[in-house]
Amino acid sequence: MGKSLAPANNSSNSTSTIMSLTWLALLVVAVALGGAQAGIGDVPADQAFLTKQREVLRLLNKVHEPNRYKEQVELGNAYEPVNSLPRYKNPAPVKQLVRLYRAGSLLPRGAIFTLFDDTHREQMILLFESLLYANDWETFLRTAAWARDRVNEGQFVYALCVAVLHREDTRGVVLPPPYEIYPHLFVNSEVIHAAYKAKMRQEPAVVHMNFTGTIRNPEQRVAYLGEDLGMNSHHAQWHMDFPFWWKEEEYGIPKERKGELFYYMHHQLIARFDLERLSNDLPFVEPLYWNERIKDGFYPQTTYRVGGEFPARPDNFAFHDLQNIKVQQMIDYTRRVREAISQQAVITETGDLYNISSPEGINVLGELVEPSTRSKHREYYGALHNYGHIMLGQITDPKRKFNMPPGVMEHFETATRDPAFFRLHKYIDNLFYEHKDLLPRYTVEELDLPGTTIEEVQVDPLETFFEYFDVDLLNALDDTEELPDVSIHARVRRLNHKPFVFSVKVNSDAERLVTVRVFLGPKYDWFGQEIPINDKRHYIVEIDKFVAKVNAGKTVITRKSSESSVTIPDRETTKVLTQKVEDAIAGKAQLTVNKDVRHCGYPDRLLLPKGRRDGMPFTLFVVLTDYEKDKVNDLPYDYDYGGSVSYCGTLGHRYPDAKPMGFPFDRRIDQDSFFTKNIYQRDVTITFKGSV
Ligand code: CUO
Repeated sequence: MGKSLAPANNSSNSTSTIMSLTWLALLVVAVALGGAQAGIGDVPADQAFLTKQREVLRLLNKVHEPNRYKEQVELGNAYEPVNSLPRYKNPAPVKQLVRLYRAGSLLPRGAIFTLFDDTHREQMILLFESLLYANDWETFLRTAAWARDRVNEGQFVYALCVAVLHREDTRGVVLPPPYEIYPHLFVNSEVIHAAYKAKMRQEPAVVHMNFTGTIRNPEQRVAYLGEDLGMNSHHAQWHMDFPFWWKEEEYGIPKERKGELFYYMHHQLIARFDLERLSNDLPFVEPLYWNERIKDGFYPQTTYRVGGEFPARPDNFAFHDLQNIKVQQMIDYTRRVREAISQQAVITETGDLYNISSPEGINVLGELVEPSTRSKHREYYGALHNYGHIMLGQITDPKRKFNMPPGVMEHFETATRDPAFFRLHKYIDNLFYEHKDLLPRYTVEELDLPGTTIEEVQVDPLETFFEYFDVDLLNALDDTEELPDVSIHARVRRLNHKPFVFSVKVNSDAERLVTVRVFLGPKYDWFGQEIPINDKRHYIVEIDKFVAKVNAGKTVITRKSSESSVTIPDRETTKVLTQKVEDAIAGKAQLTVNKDVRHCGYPDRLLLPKGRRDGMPFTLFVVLTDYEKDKVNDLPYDYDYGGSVSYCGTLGHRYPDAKPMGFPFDRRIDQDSFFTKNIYQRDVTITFKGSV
């Protein structure tokens, strides 16, 4: 899954393909776990690693049913966590977990788990901490095998995945795509019903899935993005990499600039959605507000495995007080946050003022608004964003009179299906921009890279299209061990683009390493008027960032769309992953593992917005900055951190770019002095080539 952050002008790819074809006939094939070709950081997987990979895949198999792997069941049955407390770095969580289990107080298996429910989440954290604090792999596996059949499957999957992502001894283990672990959260009810029918008849089937709503609902035009499996997976994985409940000091695993990344990743999600709206003749998203009605309703047409349909919301629905969260509270929290922004200081729990006027202030604000456990004052500033998810999720049953299940907004896997998600996040984003707009504009000295000029940027024709993709529904259906598995897939329509290459012609007075930042923005608004740069910057999407070496004189930097540091390729299916691991264990093939493997990343397919059939103009920006000033560590400049660093940061390293995220479009722009010679803009056209 690794993609190089750097050297772009590398022409060795085609050579290595020919080489490997030759070797194919002679050698055991070496394949990379995770789907992509082997890259930087890939090492051969040894048997110990392969065993871990296999056990994790087994633990995540058909999680709604009792574990089918006898060895794991026996391991779990024979294990008594409380008799093994010295095997945990901190035994308190596992002790408490077992106590709740024995008292019958844990969320039962089969019940719906949501991270936004305090009790659900606290129990999940107990399991996560039990897994994180296990001193060695053996203890980890026993704890997981024990929990597999005793803890709610939603809590189990989430805790196990976050633990695997963060334990040192499981680094590099690839998790199955979330839409295969629990497909219910990704496909609609119609598909599930049709799949059951096929399963009962024991007939293989491919079920077509339609997007939510009808053509009479304009929002339906962009449902293909909000409901995209890869985009929803990216969002869910991001929240596993950067959980709001993360206790940095306690876990000893820092999450540097997490508040800023919360702002930036979500800003990118909205800006990208806005470009998609524009491509479909829809205006930019409007922020919602607590005392205003939500114009557009939403009917999710999605069903829980047990527990019924996701609740729907009619048009023009108002926010209601919930039992524990009142509309007025949300208004008060907003006012306090805006006060902090306007005075550029937040009030801390001790009553002190904490300055946020430095470039790091955005991080403090992000922590405050999400909020994370590092909020400077949780009581005073509340939980604006998280409560927003809950307010929307429970809007149709605010008093819990009908015991409706949680709404789509109460799961990160389903949230973007509801157009109100983007409205909530636009409202949050506007707060961040209120703050950013108070910071001084970047000076020419900060923008310029003296001696370095971009002379030209060339790019292949940018073309998009729709294609079909089949999702494996094996895990969606209740069955028994006696009933053989039949192949049942959901066929979804999804956006893709033709791979493209761009090249940047640079003239430099000396050899130097430069960070190349590539952005795409709209040219015209919904009314067809050209957008001034100071407005445009809100809708600009980062599409790549990498480091390249330029020589004294002229250099042409070329880069493929597939190398983008924003995206990841299609995730490997569980089936293929399992086969690869079994083949490697049997010695039939060799596997490589990337210790930096990432699951978070915007789908490569969605790098470009759809554009229009007759070609839609956009603006492409390329910005060069001095890598010596941007770098944060001494790793090689072409180290790839497993790819997808721009929106997803890294696991286990500092965010590998010292500049504020979104630089230089994150602050107000002085149009007359902004375009220094290292900042280049040009028009590009995106043409939609058709549908399936
Ligand atoms: Cu990602 Cu609101 O934080 O969905």
